[in-house]
Amino acid sequence: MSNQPRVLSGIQPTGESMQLGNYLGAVRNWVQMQDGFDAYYCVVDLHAITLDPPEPAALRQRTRIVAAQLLAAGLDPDRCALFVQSHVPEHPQLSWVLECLTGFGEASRMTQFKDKSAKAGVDRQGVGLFTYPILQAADILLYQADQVPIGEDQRQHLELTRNLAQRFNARYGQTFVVPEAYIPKGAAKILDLQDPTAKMSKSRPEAGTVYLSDEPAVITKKVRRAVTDTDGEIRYDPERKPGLSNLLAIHAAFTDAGIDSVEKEFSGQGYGALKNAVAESVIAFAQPFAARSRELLDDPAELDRILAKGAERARALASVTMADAYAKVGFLPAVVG
Ligand code: AQP
Repeated sequence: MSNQPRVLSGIQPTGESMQLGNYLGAVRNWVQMQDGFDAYYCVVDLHAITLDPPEPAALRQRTRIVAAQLLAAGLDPDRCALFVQSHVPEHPQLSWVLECLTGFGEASRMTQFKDKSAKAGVDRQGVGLFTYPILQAADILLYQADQVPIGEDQRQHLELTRNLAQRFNARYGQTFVVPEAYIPKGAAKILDLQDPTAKMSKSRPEAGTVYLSDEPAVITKKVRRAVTDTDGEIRYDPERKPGLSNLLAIHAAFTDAGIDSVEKEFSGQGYGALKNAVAESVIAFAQPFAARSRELLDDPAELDRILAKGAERARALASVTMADAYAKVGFLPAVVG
């Protein structure tokens, strides 16, 4: 077993492709963290039915798409465990125990629950929206992850995970590692191109979201139509100029440059020049990425084999934690034979 610190992270198979924010804010760091960490990465399909469950065939296809895109982004199944959440039944099994340790008020205070349920009305949501941060806690605790790479939006959920680990340990004895948030250097929050007050998201309108599977002409059109401001000055100022600053951040990320140097490079030029350069840098990444993803998707048997191997590694770890947790709670062990 590795003695490197362990990380766990997940991505939902919602939508037909990853968007730019998923890659720059999360997946790019996952690729780097394969070195130096014992890394577990999970396509969290159980979470993907929380809101508006998709058609079964669509969910299966999206799960393969995300897996193919993670590999195309650089995850290497020999250096990390890449698996599908529903292939490891310990996730919902542990979640049940953690649900029983979570206060109703505590779960009601999760801001993502409040935001998402406010949109459609609490009575129209499934209970899964309410309990999904607890499933997320199970995702993490099963692997005894030391660190969890997260964005600001996930901080409250990680705090819940930490509280649940501490509560379980206090009641039943030391069982779970209490994980720390890991905010990788340079992790970007990418904003919606049409509404730079919101984060870019698969579930937002198409025009503000660049999918990594978008054709080059579509990427160019979306970037050229990005909402900026009217003062005409190329300056990184996320408070006053969120749209323009977002473009500078995207360009800096894809060209591996500092934001300062991109700002200097375009200083005195028009927004059109910056937008063209941004479109080019996104396309330079997205085109080969999309081609590699398609190749991987063309061989679903090989993809499924990689995911099966990842699930085997994941279960080896998850089943040990699970057996320990169930024994501590007092569930009678099933006798085999
Ligand atoms: N705009 C973003 N900027 C930076 N990071 C982002 N992430 C998502 N959007 C941005 C990070 O991507 C990882 C995987 O996300 P997810 O698919 O599991 O869930 P999400 O955060 O809800 O992503 P989306 O695209 O907004 O999906 P939908 O629309 O289905 O909810 C996470 O680490 C996330 O922080």
